Amino acid sequence: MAIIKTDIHELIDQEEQRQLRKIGLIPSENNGSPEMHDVLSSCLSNKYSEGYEGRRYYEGSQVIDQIEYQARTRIMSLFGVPYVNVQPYSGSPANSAIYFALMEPGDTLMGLKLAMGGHLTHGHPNVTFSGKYFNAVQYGVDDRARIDFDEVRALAKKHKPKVLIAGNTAYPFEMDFKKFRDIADEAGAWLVADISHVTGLVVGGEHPDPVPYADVIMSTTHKTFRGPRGAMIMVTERGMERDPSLGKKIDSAIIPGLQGGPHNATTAAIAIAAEQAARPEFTEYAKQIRRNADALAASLKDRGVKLVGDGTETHLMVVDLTSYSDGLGTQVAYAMDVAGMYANRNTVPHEPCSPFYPSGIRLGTPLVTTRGMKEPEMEQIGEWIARVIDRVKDHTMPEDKTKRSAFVKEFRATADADSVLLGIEKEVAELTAKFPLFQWL
Ligand code: DSN
Repeated sequence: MAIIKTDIHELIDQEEQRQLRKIGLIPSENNGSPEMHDVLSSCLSNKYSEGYEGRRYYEGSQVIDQIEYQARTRIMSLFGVPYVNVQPYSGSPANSAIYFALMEPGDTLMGLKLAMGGHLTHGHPNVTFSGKYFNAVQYGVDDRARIDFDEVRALAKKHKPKVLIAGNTAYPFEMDFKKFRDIADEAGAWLVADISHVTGLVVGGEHPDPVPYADVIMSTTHKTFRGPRGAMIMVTERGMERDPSLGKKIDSAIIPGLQGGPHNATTAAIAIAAEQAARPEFTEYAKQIRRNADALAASLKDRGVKLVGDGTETHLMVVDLTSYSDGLGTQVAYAMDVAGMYANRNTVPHEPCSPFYPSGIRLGTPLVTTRGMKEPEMEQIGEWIARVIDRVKDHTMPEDKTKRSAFVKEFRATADADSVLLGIEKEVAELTAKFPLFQWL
């Protein structure tokens, strides 16, 4: 049957062209394999299957049972854990389910501050369920932008959290899960590792493994893991020893607690991604992500661009623009997009401006590595970013908050017509034309 092209198809074509032409530097984005995308658009999306293998509320789930079994067993074998739930719709529902399985409303949880690299669901106060329904205590980073374990220990001793979260979204350094474990033990807390950003690096041996230390591990599946948009919750041997019913509690927190029918196409795509992640080529992919991150960081630093904590030990880095002016992240992120490279503006530790007009840019290498780019391309991308910063660094964000929105509008119009930025965009397009959206290294 011929597919009738609609406006939506046209828009999808436009988005594909955008992704092909531009350089994606958002550290949480990646491009999945064609095999995985086939599965995502399969008939599996047609089926309802609330429940779990062998105990569904809907008939006709025999095949779905086998698919979910495959996804779970592949993940359990890849990570060496006795339990996994692959049904969470994404990271925030997965973290919610973990909290509802481990805590009662009003209990205390501890996580890294959002402004210092944590996630909204790690206890950000007032605006998230994690800060509204639980008593959230937040730790930060020290002068070197590393997690301040003295502070973590002191806060844990004082507040005795039920859950201690070791996780982040904009933290460029390795997580010391052993130190978190020691502090969790001293406080009697569950240790939950949110490894969403670094899962692919963990699998590839490029980041410390949380499995020996954490009780529960959460990961989204679409970042460095390079699977579909979704999430998984693992319980380790250690977690199961402490509470043999922990897996059941998490299952119940997902359904009936929070969700309805699992997204079966996503489940199948997780199974595909797990098989791919077990290949030697994936280990090489993880190594190249790290090499690329180091090369991009070096290229930026060689050109006088400052990085939070002066570098990276993972797939991501945060450019600190405060030496030019506070709140420059909005202008740089927009100008980078005009110049053919998309990233996201981000707070820097001790942000002097505001979360909406922050002073940093977050960059990551998972997606460019998936496209097959290596160190020479990273050197070039660093040079382009430095040129963009140089071009817009004098467009200072007004201190008067009421003038910021109009300033940004005017800045955007200027950037859209800027010959230097448009010149870089042409150079970028010449490079990206040589790289498909996905290739094995
Ligand atoms: N929004 C994700 C990220 O960009 O890191 C986290 O949820």
